[in-house]
Amino acid sequence: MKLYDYLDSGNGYKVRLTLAHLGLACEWTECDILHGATRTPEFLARNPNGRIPLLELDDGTCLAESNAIIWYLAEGSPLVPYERLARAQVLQWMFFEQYSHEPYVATPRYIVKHLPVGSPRRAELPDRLERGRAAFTVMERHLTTRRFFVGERYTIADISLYAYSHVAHEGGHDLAPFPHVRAWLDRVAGQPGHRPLTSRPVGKAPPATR
Ligand SMILES: N[C@@H](CCC(=O)N[C@@H](CS)C(=O)NCC(=O)O)C(=O)O
Repeated sequence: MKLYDYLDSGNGYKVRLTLAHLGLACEWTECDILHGATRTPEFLARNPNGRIPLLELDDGTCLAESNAIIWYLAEGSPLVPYERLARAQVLQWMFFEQYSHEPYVATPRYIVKHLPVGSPRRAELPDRLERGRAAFTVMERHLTTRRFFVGERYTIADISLYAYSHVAHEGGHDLAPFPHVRAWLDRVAGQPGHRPLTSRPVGKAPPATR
């Protein structure tokens, strides 16, 4: 099992954190996404969408999309609920993460951290930050009466939303108005086996299953 990744990526971090919680290791390849490493013919043959994270199984099968990868890895573990409605609620929050959160929390961070100060993309920041605040408002309301997103226990829905929420300030977000979100971030960071964003997976991979 091999992970194509970029260490500063929150989407990659979702996979690295899930691997750490599961005690799984895998080969790890850093791709220089800032200089087109995911747009080469070789990479596009593995993921036509040209993005990390990308998990390559031992038989060569490739799986893209961070939330699909962490579902695949964590299925059968306590990180994915067994009960039908709870499983659908995990998906609910993972789709929310991709559609209503990531473009407005991760993208401002990318623009601020990785593009030149004079980049025309800076003009996107006010609108993206406003939409990001809307996402944090939804999360705040949900977490006002809950410890975790689904079923009162830590699941991959929390991993998915944590990845970019905990570094939202790097893109210009201020989480001061969201105390329940901040308390949840602390709860996630306090989970056994938690790892910071920039820790690489280590060790030899177990035999891959499909
Ligand atoms: N929806 C995808 C987004 C993946 C994504 O945006 N990856 C970025 C890094 S975080 C990337 O590979 N960018 C390189 C490029 O677009 O060329 C996921 O959740 O995995």
